[in-house]
Amino acid sequence: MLPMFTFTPLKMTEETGAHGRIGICGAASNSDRAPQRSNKMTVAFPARRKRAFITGITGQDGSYLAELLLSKNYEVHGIKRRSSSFNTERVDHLISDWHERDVSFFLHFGDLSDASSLSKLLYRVAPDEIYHLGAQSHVRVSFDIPEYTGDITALGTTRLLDAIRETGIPTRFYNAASSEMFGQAYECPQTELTPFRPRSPYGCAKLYSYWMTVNAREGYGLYAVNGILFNHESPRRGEIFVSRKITRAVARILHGLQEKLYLGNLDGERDWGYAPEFVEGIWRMLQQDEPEDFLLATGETHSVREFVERAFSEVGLDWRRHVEVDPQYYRPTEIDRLEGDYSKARKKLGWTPSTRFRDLVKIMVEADVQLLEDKLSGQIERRMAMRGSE
Ligand code: NAP
Ligand code: F7E
Repeated sequence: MLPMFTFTPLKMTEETGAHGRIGICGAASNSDRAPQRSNKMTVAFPARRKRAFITGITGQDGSYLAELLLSKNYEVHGIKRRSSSFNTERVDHLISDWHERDVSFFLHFGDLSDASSLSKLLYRVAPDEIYHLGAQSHVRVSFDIPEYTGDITALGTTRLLDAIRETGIPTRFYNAASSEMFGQAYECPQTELTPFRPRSPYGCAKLYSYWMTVNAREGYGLYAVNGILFNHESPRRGEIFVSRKITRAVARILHGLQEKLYLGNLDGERDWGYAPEFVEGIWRMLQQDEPEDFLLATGETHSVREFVERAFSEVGLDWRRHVEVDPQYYRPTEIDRLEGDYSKARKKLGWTPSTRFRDLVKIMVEADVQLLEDKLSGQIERRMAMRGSE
Protein backbone atom coordinates (compact mmCIF):
# COMPACT_ATOMS: atom_id res chain seq x y z
CA MET A 1 0.00 0.00 0.00
CA LEU A 2 1.33 3.47 -0.84
CA PRO A 3 2.00 5.85 2.03
CA MET A 4 -0.20 8.95 2.18
CA PHE A 5 2.67 11.19 1.11
CA THR A 6 6.02 10.24 -0.23
CA PHE A 7 9.48 11.20 0.85
CA THR A 8 12.14 12.50 -1.43
CA PRO A 9 15.36 11.06 -0.11
CA LEU A 10 18.24 13.48 0.02
CA LYS A 11 20.85 12.88 -2.62
CA MET A 12 23.53 10.64 -1.22
CA THR A 13 26.57 12.77 -0.76
CA GLU A 14 29.35 12.86 1.76
CA GLU A 15 27.66 15.94 3.14
CA THR A 16 24.58 13.98 4.15
CA GLY A 17 26.75 11.46 5.91
CA ALA A 18 25.68 8.74 3.55
CA HIS A 19 27.97 5.99 2.40
CA GLY A 20 26.99 3.15 0.15
CA ARG A 21 23.61 1.86 1.30
CA ILE A 22 23.70 3.83 4.52
CA GLY A 23 22.21 7.14 5.50
CA ILE A 24 18.71 7.27 4.10
CA CYS A 25 17.35 10.71 4.78
CA GLY A 26 13.73 11.24 3.87
CA ALA A 27 13.33 14.99 3.60
CA ALA A 28 9.84 15.85 2.48
CA SER A 29 9.21 18.74 0.14
CA ASN A 30 6.66 21.42 0.99
CA SER A 31 3.97 19.78 -1.08
CA ASP A 32 4.45 16.58 0.88
CA ARG A 33 3.44 18.21 4.12
CA ALA A 34 0.74 16.75 6.26
CA PRO A 35 -2.25 19.00 6.80
CA GLN A 36 -2.33 20.98 10.05
CA ARG A 37 -4.47 19.16 12.55
CA SER A 38 -5.50 19.56 16.15
CA ASN A 39 -4.73 16.90 18.74
CA LYS A 40 -8.39 16.32 19.37
CA MET A 41 -9.43 15.93 15.72
CA THR A 42 -10.16 12.56 14.17
CA VAL A 43 -8.49 12.67 10.77
CA ALA A 44 -10.00 10.94 7.78
CA PHE A 45 -6.82 9.53 6.27
CA PRO A 46 -7.19 6.72 3.78
CA ALA A 47 -6.16 3.43 5.37
CA ARG A 48 -2.38 3.29 5.36
CA ARG A 49 0.49 1.69 7.18
CA LYS A 50 1.16 3.00 10.64
CA ARG A 51 4.05 5.41 10.81
CA ALA A 52 6.41 5.52 13.79
CA PHE A 53 9.02 8.09 14.77
CA ILE A 54 11.86 7.00 17.04
CA THR A 55 14.39 9.17 18.83
CA GLY A 56 17.45 7.18 19.91
CA ILE A 57 16.98 4.80 16.97
CA THR A 58 20.75 4.24 16.73
CA GLY A 59 20.88 2.99 20.34
CA GLN A 60 20.27 -0.47 21.78
CA ASP A 61 16.50 -0.18 22.28
CA GLY A 62 15.91 1.97 19.22
CA SER A 63 17.43 -0.64 16.93
CA TYR A 64 15.38 -3.51 18.39
CA LEU A 65 12.22 -1.42 18.36
CA ALA A 66 12.76 -0.45 14.72
CA GLU A 67 13.07 -4.14 13.82
CA LEU A 68 9.92 -4.98 15.75
CA LEU A 69 7.90 -2.21 14.09
CA LEU A 70 9.13 -3.11 10.61
CA SER A 71 8.07 -6.71 11.27
CA LYS A 72 4.61 -5.31 12.07
CA ASN A 73 4.56 -3.48 8.74
CA TYR A 74 5.12 0.02 10.14
CA GLU A 75 6.89 2.74 8.22
CA VAL A 76 9.72 3.67 10.57
CA HIS A 77 11.40 7.07 10.84
CA GLY A 78 14.21 7.91 13.22
CA ILE A 79 16.64 10.67 13.98
CA LYS A 80 20.36 10.34 14.01
CA ARG A 81 22.79 12.89 15.26
CA ARG A 82 25.13 14.64 12.91
CA SER A 83 28.55 13.09 13.35
CA SER A 84 31.83 13.19 11.49
CA SER A 85 32.02 9.43 11.59
CA PHE A 86 29.41 6.76 10.95
CA ASN A 87 27.13 6.15 13.91
CA THR A 88 24.42 3.86 12.56
CA GLU A 89 26.05 0.48 13.15
CA ARG A 90 23.06 -1.00 15.00
CA VAL A 91 20.60 -0.17 12.23
CA ASP A 92 22.78 -0.51 9.13
CA HIS A 93 21.11 -3.81 8.27
CA LEU A 94 17.71 -2.07 8.09
CA ILE A 95 18.78 0.50 5.57
CA SER A 96 18.03 -0.14 1.95
CA ASP A 97 19.11 1.76 -1.10
CA TRP A 98 16.86 4.77 -1.64
CA HIS A 99 16.63 3.87 -5.33
CA GLU A 100 14.63 0.81 -4.32
CA ARG A 101 10.83 0.77 -4.13
CA ASP A 102 8.84 0.30 -0.94
CA VAL A 103 11.45 1.70 1.39
CA SER A 104 10.09 1.49 4.95
CA PHE A 105 12.97 2.78 7.01
CA PHE A 106 14.06 6.42 7.05
CA LEU A 107 16.78 8.19 8.98
CA HIS A 108 16.75 11.97 9.35
CA PHE A 109 19.34 14.23 10.88
CA GLY A 110 18.07 15.65 14.13
CA ASP A 111 19.13 16.41 17.66
CA LEU A 112 17.23 16.58 20.93
CA SER A 113 18.97 19.89 21.64
CA ASP A 114 17.44 21.43 18.52
CA ALA A 115 13.76 22.21 18.96
CA SER A 116 13.17 23.60 15.50
CA SER A 117 14.49 20.51 13.71
CA LEU A 118 12.29 18.31 15.90
CA SER A 119 9.24 20.40 15.12
CA LYS A 120 9.89 20.40 11.38
CA LEU A 121 10.47 16.67 11.32
CA LEU A 122 7.31 15.85 13.25
CA TYR A 123 5.31 18.09 10.95
CA ARG A 124 6.69 16.38 7.86
CA VAL A 125 6.55 12.81 9.09
CA ALA A 126 3.24 13.13 10.98
CA PRO A 127 3.80 9.87 12.87
CA ASP A 128 0.99 7.89 14.48
CA GLU A 129 3.33 6.88 17.27
CA ILE A 130 6.41 8.56 18.73
CA TYR A 131 8.88 6.50 20.74
CA HIS A 132 11.16 8.86 22.62
CA LEU A 133 14.24 6.82 23.52
CA GLY A 134 17.00 9.35 22.86
CA ALA A 135 19.00 10.42 25.91
CA GLN A 136 22.41 10.86 27.47
CA SER A 137 21.74 7.53 29.11
CA HIS A 138 24.89 6.79 31.11
CA VAL A 139 24.51 7.28 34.87
CA ARG A 140 28.22 7.61 35.73
CA VAL A 141 28.76 10.04 32.86
CA SER A 142 25.84 12.16 34.10
CA PHE A 143 27.91 13.09 37.18
CA ASP A 144 30.63 14.47 34.89
CA ILE A 145 28.27 16.34 32.54
CA PRO A 146 25.14 17.09 34.61
CA GLU A 147 24.10 20.19 32.68
CA TYR A 148 24.34 18.47 29.30
CA THR A 149 22.45 15.48 30.73
CA GLY A 150 19.69 17.84 31.85
CA ASP A 151 19.62 19.52 28.46
CA ILE A 152 19.25 16.31 26.45
CA THR A 153 17.63 13.82 28.81
CA ALA A 154 15.24 16.23 30.54
CA LEU A 155 14.66 19.20 28.20
CA GLY A 156 14.80 16.99 25.11
CA THR A 157 11.46 15.55 26.22
CA THR A 158 9.97 19.00 26.69
CA ARG A 159 11.10 19.99 23.21
CA LEU A 160 9.40 16.95 21.72
CA LEU A 161 6.18 17.42 23.68
CA ASP A 162 6.13 21.07 22.67
CA ALA A 163 6.67 20.09 19.03
CA ILE A 164 3.66 17.77 19.22
CA ARG A 165 1.48 20.57 20.56
CA GLU A 166 2.82 23.11 18.10
CA THR A 167 2.36 20.94 15.03
CA GLY A 168 -1.00 19.64 16.25
CA ILE A 169 -0.33 16.14 14.95
CA PRO A 170 -2.60 13.49 16.42
CA THR A 171 -0.11 11.01 17.79
CA ARG A 172 0.75 8.73 20.67
CA PHE A 173 3.86 9.46 22.69
CA TYR A 174 6.07 7.03 24.62
CA ASN A 175 8.68 8.37 27.03
CA ALA A 176 11.59 6.18 28.13
CA ALA A 177 11.55 6.65 31.89
CA SER A 178 13.83 4.64 34.15
CA SER A 179 14.13 2.66 37.37
CA GLU A 180 16.93 5.12 38.18
CA MET A 181 14.12 7.48 39.26
CA PHE A 182 13.52 5.23 42.29
CA GLY A 183 17.11 5.74 43.40
CA GLN A 184 17.67 4.56 46.95
CA ALA A 185 14.16 3.17 46.84
CA TYR A 186 11.61 3.55 49.61
CA GLU A 187 10.34 0.00 49.14
CA CYS A 188 11.31 -3.25 47.49
CA PRO A 189 10.15 -4.38 45.00
CA GLN A 190 9.25 -1.12 43.29
CA THR A 191 5.90 -0.60 41.54
CA GLU A 192 4.34 2.21 39.52
CA LEU A 193 3.23 3.69 42.87
CA THR A 194 6.61 3.67 44.66
CA PRO A 195 7.77 7.23 45.45
CA PHE A 196 10.83 8.47 43.57
CA ARG A 197 14.16 9.39 45.13
CA PRO A 198 16.77 9.75 42.36
CA ARG A 199 20.48 9.51 43.14
CA SER A 200 22.15 10.88 40.01
CA PRO A 201 21.86 13.77 37.56
CA TYR A 202 20.58 11.17 35.08
CA GLY A 203 17.88 10.02 37.53
CA CYS A 204 16.85 13.63 38.17
CA ALA A 205 16.67 14.36 34.44
CA LYS A 206 14.51 11.27 33.85
CA LEU A 207 12.24 12.30 36.71
CA TYR A 208 11.68 15.71 35.12
CA SER A 209 11.01 14.00 31.81
CA TYR A 210 8.57 11.61 33.50
CA TRP A 211 6.52 14.42 35.06
CA MET A 212 6.49 16.46 31.86
CA THR A 213 4.96 13.44 30.15
CA VAL A 214 2.34 12.98 32.89
CA ASN A 215 1.53 16.69 32.72
CA ALA A 216 1.16 16.62 28.93
CA ARG A 217 -1.38 13.81 29.37
CA GLU A 218 -3.30 15.44 32.17
CA GLY A 219 -3.03 19.06 31.01
CA TYR A 220 -3.34 18.80 27.23
CA GLY A 221 -5.07 15.47 26.79
CA LEU A 222 -2.15 14.02 24.82
CA TYR A 223 -1.87 10.26 24.57
CA ALA A 224 1.43 10.26 26.45
CA VAL A 225 2.82 7.41 28.55
CA ASN A 226 5.91 6.59 30.58
CA GLY A 227 7.59 3.22 30.51
CA ILE A 228 9.55 2.82 33.75
CA LEU A 229 12.07 0.29 32.56
CA PHE A 230 14.59 -1.54 34.70
CA ASN A 231 18.03 -2.45 33.32
CA HIS A 232 17.81 -4.40 30.09
CA GLU A 233 20.80 -5.66 28.19
CA SER A 234 21.75 -7.45 25.00
CA PRO A 235 24.68 -7.98 22.65
CA ARG A 236 23.83 -4.47 21.35
CA ARG A 237 24.30 -2.84 24.76
CA GLY A 238 26.69 0.15 24.74
CA GLU A 239 30.24 -0.95 25.59
CA ILE A 240 30.55 1.21 28.72
CA PHE A 241 27.56 -0.21 30.58
CA VAL A 242 28.71 -2.82 33.05
CA SER A 243 27.13 -5.92 31.46
CA ARG A 244 28.71 -5.35 28.06
CA LYS A 245 31.97 -4.15 29.55
CA ILE A 246 32.19 -7.51 31.32
CA THR A 247 31.17 -9.73 28.38
CA ARG A 248 33.53 -7.96 25.96
CA ALA A 249 36.36 -8.35 28.46
CA VAL A 250 35.59 -12.06 28.89
CA ALA A 251 35.95 -12.56 25.13
CA ARG A 252 39.22 -10.61 24.98
CA ILE A 253 40.69 -12.39 28.01
CA LEU A 254 39.70 -15.74 26.53
CA HIS A 255 41.65 -14.87 23.38
CA GLY A 256 44.66 -13.51 25.27
CA LEU A 257 44.12 -9.90 24.19
CA GLN A 258 43.59 -8.58 27.70
CA GLU A 259 44.59 -9.77 31.16
CA LYS A 260 42.65 -7.57 33.60
CA LEU A 261 39.16 -6.10 33.84
CA TYR A 262 38.80 -3.04 36.08
CA LEU A 263 35.37 -2.41 37.56
CA GLY A 264 33.79 -0.17 40.20
CA ASN A 265 31.22 -1.23 42.79
CA LEU A 266 30.61 -4.98 42.59
CA ASP A 267 27.88 -4.96 45.22
CA GLY A 268 25.25 -2.99 43.30
CA GLU A 269 22.20 -5.15 42.61
CA ARG A 270 20.12 -4.74 39.50
CA ASP A 271 17.04 -6.29 37.93
CA TRP A 272 18.49 -7.26 34.54
CA GLY A 273 16.28 -8.18 31.59
CA TYR A 274 16.69 -8.85 27.87
CA ALA A 275 16.22 -5.79 25.64
CA PRO A 276 14.29 -7.37 22.70
CA GLU A 277 11.57 -8.46 25.14
CA PHE A 278 11.39 -5.02 26.70
CA VAL A 279 10.78 -3.25 23.37
CA GLU A 280 7.80 -5.55 22.84
CA GLY A 281 6.43 -4.19 26.14
CA ILE A 282 7.11 -0.63 24.98
CA TRP A 283 5.10 -1.21 21.81
CA ARG A 284 2.20 -2.71 23.77
CA MET A 285 2.03 0.40 25.97
CA LEU A 286 1.07 2.51 22.96
CA GLN A 287 -1.61 0.05 21.81
CA GLN A 288 -3.81 0.49 24.91
CA ASP A 289 -7.15 2.30 24.64
CA GLU A 290 -6.23 4.68 27.46
CA PRO A 291 -2.77 6.15 28.13
CA GLU A 292 -1.21 4.83 31.36
CA ASP A 293 2.29 4.42 32.77
CA PHE A 294 3.81 0.95 33.12
CA LEU A 295 6.85 -0.60 34.77
CA LEU A 296 8.84 -3.34 33.00
CA ALA A 297 11.24 -5.56 34.93
CA THR A 298 11.99 -9.24 35.54
CA GLY A 299 11.41 -9.33 39.30
CA GLU A 300 14.81 -11.02 39.69
CA THR A 301 17.79 -9.17 41.12
CA HIS A 302 21.51 -9.99 40.98
CA SER A 303 24.69 -8.19 41.95
CA VAL A 304 27.39 -7.03 39.55
CA ARG A 305 29.64 -9.64 41.22
CA GLU A 306 27.20 -12.40 40.25
CA PHE A 307 27.17 -11.10 36.68
CA VAL A 308 30.95 -11.26 36.62
CA GLU A 309 31.04 -14.77 38.10
CA ARG A 310 28.54 -16.13 35.60
CA ALA A 311 30.13 -14.45 32.59
CA PHE A 312 33.64 -15.75 33.33
CA SER A 313 32.43 -19.24 34.22
CA GLU A 314 30.52 -19.38 30.92
CA VAL A 315 33.92 -19.80 29.18
CA GLY A 316 35.64 -21.68 32.01
CA LEU A 317 37.61 -18.74 33.43
CA ASP A 318 38.11 -17.87 37.11
CA TRP A 319 37.03 -14.23 37.50
CA ARG A 320 39.18 -13.73 40.63
CA ARG A 321 42.34 -13.96 38.54
CA HIS A 322 41.22 -11.20 36.17
CA VAL A 323 38.91 -8.71 37.89
CA GLU A 324 40.16 -5.78 39.96
CA VAL A 325 38.32 -2.91 41.53
CA ASP A 326 39.25 0.60 40.44
CA PRO A 327 37.56 3.31 42.54
CA GLN A 328 37.52 5.67 39.54
CA TYR A 329 34.39 3.77 38.46
CA TYR A 330 32.60 4.46 41.76
CA ARG A 331 29.74 6.94 41.66
CA PRO A 332 29.36 9.82 44.13
CA THR A 333 25.98 8.34 45.01
CA GLU A 334 25.16 4.73 44.22
CA ILE A 335 21.90 2.79 44.18
CA ASP A 336 22.29 -0.37 46.22
CA ARG A 337 19.41 -2.45 44.95
CA LEU A 338 16.63 -2.28 42.38
CA GLU A 339 13.94 -4.87 41.88
CA GLY A 340 10.78 -4.31 39.87
CA ASP A 341 7.27 -5.68 40.23
CA TYR A 342 5.82 -5.87 36.72
CA SER A 343 2.36 -7.19 37.77
CA LYS A 344 0.51 -4.29 36.16
CA ALA A 345 2.21 -4.88 32.79
CA ARG A 346 1.48 -8.59 33.06
CA LYS A 347 -2.21 -8.03 33.77
CA LYS A 348 -2.95 -5.16 31.41
CA LEU A 349 -0.41 -5.64 28.61
CA GLY A 350 -0.10 -9.41 28.81
CA TRP A 351 3.67 -8.85 28.98
CA THR A 352 6.01 -11.31 30.70
CA PRO A 353 9.77 -11.53 30.28
CA SER A 354 11.05 -15.01 29.51
CA THR A 355 14.84 -14.63 29.39
CA ARG A 356 16.24 -15.18 32.87
CA PHE A 357 19.50 -13.80 34.22
CA ARG A 358 21.55 -16.92 33.46
CA ASP A 359 20.36 -17.02 29.83
CA LEU A 360 20.98 -13.31 29.39
CA VAL A 361 24.62 -13.60 30.49
CA LYS A 362 25.09 -16.62 28.23
CA ILE A 363 23.60 -14.82 25.21
CA MET A 364 25.87 -11.83 25.74
CA VAL A 365 29.06 -13.79 26.35
CA GLU A 366 28.49 -16.00 23.31
CA ALA A 367 27.77 -12.99 21.12
CA ASP A 368 30.92 -11.16 22.20
CA VAL A 369 33.10 -14.24 21.75
CA GLN A 370 31.64 -14.71 18.26
CA LEU A 371 32.08 -11.04 17.39
CA LEU A 372 35.73 -11.08 18.43
CA GLU A 373 36.41 -14.32 16.57
CA ASP A 374 34.84 -12.84 13.43
CA LYS A 375 37.04 -9.78 13.79
CA LEU A 376 40.15 -11.86 14.37
CA SER A 377 39.46 -14.05 11.36
CA GLY A 378 38.97 -10.95 9.22
CA GLN A 379 35.35 -11.74 8.43
CA ILE A 380 34.01 -8.44 9.69
CA GLU A 381 36.52 -6.38 7.71
CA ARG A 382 35.71 -8.45 4.62
CA ARG A 383 31.99 -7.82 5.11
CA MET A 384 32.57 -4.09 5.49
CA ALA A 385 34.81 -3.95 2.47
CA MET A 386 32.16 -5.76 0.40
CA ARG A 387 29.56 -3.25 1.54
CA GLY A 388 31.77 -0.31 0.62
CA SER A 389 32.11 -1.62 -2.92
CA GLU A 390 28.36 -1.93 -3.49
P1 NAP B 1 21.50 4.00 24.33
O1 NAP B 1 21.92 2.74 23.68
O2 NAP B 1 22.49 4.77 25.13
O3 NAP B 1 20.92 4.95 23.18
C1 NAP B 1 20.70 6.31 23.39
C2 NAP B 1 20.26 6.92 22.08
O4 NAP B 1 20.03 8.32 22.27
C3 NAP B 1 21.30 6.79 20.96
O5 NAP B 1 20.64 6.56 19.74
C4 NAP B 1 21.93 8.17 20.94
O6 NAP B 1 22.48 8.53 19.70
C5 NAP B 1 20.69 9.01 21.23
N1 NAP B 1 21.06 10.36 21.63
C6 NAP B 1 21.91 10.75 22.60
N2 NAP B 1 22.00 12.09 22.63
C7 NAP B 1 21.18 12.56 21.66
C8 NAP B 1 20.87 13.85 21.18
N3 NAP B 1 21.43 14.94 21.70
N4 NAP B 1 19.99 13.98 20.16
C9 NAP B 1 19.44 12.85 19.59
N5 NAP B 1 19.70 11.60 20.00
C10 NAP B 1 20.58 11.45 21.02
O7 NAP B 1 20.24 3.78 25.28
P2 NAP B 1 19.26 2.50 25.40
O8 NAP B 1 19.88 1.53 26.34
O9 NAP B 1 18.86 2.07 24.04
O10 NAP B 1 18.03 3.15 26.16
C11 NAP B 1 16.99 3.80 25.45
C12 NAP B 1 16.31 4.79 26.38
O11 NAP B 1 15.79 4.11 27.51
C13 NAP B 1 17.20 5.88 26.93
O12 NAP B 1 16.42 7.04 27.08
C14 NAP B 1 17.60 5.36 28.30
O13 NAP B 1 17.92 6.43 29.15
C15 NAP B 1 16.34 4.66 28.70
N6 NAP B 1 16.47 3.52 29.61
C16 NAP B 1 17.36 2.52 29.31
C17 NAP B 1 17.43 1.44 30.14
C18 NAP B 1 18.36 0.30 29.84
O14 NAP B 1 18.62 -0.51 30.74
N7 NAP B 1 18.84 0.15 28.62
C19 NAP B 1 16.60 1.35 31.28
C20 NAP B 1 15.71 2.39 31.52
C21 NAP B 1 15.64 3.46 30.68
P3 NAP B 1 24.02 8.18 19.33
O15 NAP B 1 23.97 6.77 18.78
O16 NAP B 1 24.36 9.20 18.33
O17 NAP B 1 24.81 8.27 20.59
O1 F7E C 1 25.76 0.08 36.01
C1 F7E C 1 28.07 -0.88 38.63
C2 F7E C 1 27.42 0.48 38.71
O2 F7E C 1 26.21 1.61 34.09
C3 F7E C 1 25.15 -0.98 36.70
C4 F7E C 1 21.32 2.64 32.11
O3 F7E C 1 20.80 1.95 31.00
O4 F7E C 1 20.17 1.21 33.66
C5 F7E C 1 21.44 1.68 33.28
O5 F7E C 1 22.05 2.37 34.35
C6 F7E C 1 25.83 -1.19 38.04
C7 F7E C 1 25.96 0.08 38.88
O6 F7E C 1 23.86 0.71 34.49
C8 F7E C 1 31.15 -0.62 36.76
O7 F7E C 1 27.97 1.24 39.79
C9 F7E C 1 30.51 -1.48 38.63
O8 F7E C 1 25.72 -0.24 40.23
O9 F7E C 1 25.58 -0.80 33.63
P1 F7E C 1 25.42 0.41 34.46
P2 F7E C 1 22.98 1.64 35.42
O10 F7E C 1 23.77 2.66 36.11
O11 F7E C 1 22.16 0.73 36.27
C10 F7E C 1 19.24 2.22 34.06
C11 F7E C 1 17.94 1.56 34.41
C12 F7E C 1 19.13 3.31 33.07
O12 F7E C 1 18.07 3.92 32.92
C13 F7E C 1 20.38 3.80 32.45
O13 F7E C 1 20.10 4.49 31.22
O14 F7E C 1 27.17 -1.61 37.79
N1 F7E C 1 29.41 -0.91 38.05
N2 F7E C 1 31.57 -1.30 37.86
C14 F7E C 1 29.79 -0.36 36.89
N3 F7E C 1 29.08 0.28 35.95
C15 F7E C 1 29.75 0.70 34.85
N4 F7E C 1 29.06 1.33 33.85
N5 F7E C 1 31.10 0.48 34.68
C16 F7E C 1 31.84 -0.17 35.60
O15 F7E C 1 33.05 -0.35 35.45
